[in-house]
Amino acid sequence: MKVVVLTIFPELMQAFWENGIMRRAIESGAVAAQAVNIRDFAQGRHKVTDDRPYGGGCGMVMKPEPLAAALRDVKQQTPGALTLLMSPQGRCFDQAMAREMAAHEALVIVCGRYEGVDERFSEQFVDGEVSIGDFVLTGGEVAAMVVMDAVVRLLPGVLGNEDSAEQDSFGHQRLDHAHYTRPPEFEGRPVPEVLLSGHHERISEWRRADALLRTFARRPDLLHGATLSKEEIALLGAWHRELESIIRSQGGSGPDSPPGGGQER
Ligand code: 9D3
Repeated sequence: MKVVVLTIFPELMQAFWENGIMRRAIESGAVAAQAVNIRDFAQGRHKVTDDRPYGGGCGMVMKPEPLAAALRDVKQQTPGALTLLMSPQGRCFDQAMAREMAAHEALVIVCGRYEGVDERFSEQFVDGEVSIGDFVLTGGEVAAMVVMDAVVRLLPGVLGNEDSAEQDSFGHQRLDHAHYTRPPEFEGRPVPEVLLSGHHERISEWRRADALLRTFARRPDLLHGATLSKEEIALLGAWHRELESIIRSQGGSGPDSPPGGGQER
């Protein structure tokens, strides 16, 4: 896959591309990454890429001409690329979008700065606007790295594909189980005994139960939409009965109960 990033801060991409999985993906030829400096396509001695907003207000807006010139140049060398604009107004990025993007031969990712880009540029040149969530960044570059990170790890060969089960883990909508490594006791805290037992079936069962419990505790929203396995239904049922028994054992005499227990009528 070819990925071209349009930015006024091309240096920001280098550390990301020169390290870790990204570096390996590029070295292996699975990914070709290129940063294009929008400023190189700006006019005049000062190479201005931004201007004051029509209608007034604070902040600056990215001028459409340098963006359009840069993108036309890139599209000529990368025909058929999917062109995305990183923008707080975009569709919120998720694993399904990462999978969709990973199916394209080439991506062009435009990074805005300042208050945003001239609307006519996005209307005319961009296939889709993408946000990475409801928080405020100073520009699209870090968001573009998030998207690239999620997309590149899905490409064939990049993770060696021993991780391909993990690739469904968000289609499968469970959080991961807890992980432990040596030492067997750390600052008085032991590793759950079953993980040291060497009993692979019991270990798998423990992990499936732990994943379900953590998902229920931290992200119950994921379970509302999910198809539960028979094993998960049994586990939730057992926890449900146990919680009911704990509540019943209070007999309406907890600290929040009304005087007399509130059971009288
Ligand atoms: C007046 C409101 N503006 C500043 C608070 C809006 C605004 C403009 C430009 C807010 C952020 C930005 C820069 N952000 C991005 O370019 C961006 C972004 C983000 O801020 N959050 C989540 N995803 C993304 S993708 C691009």
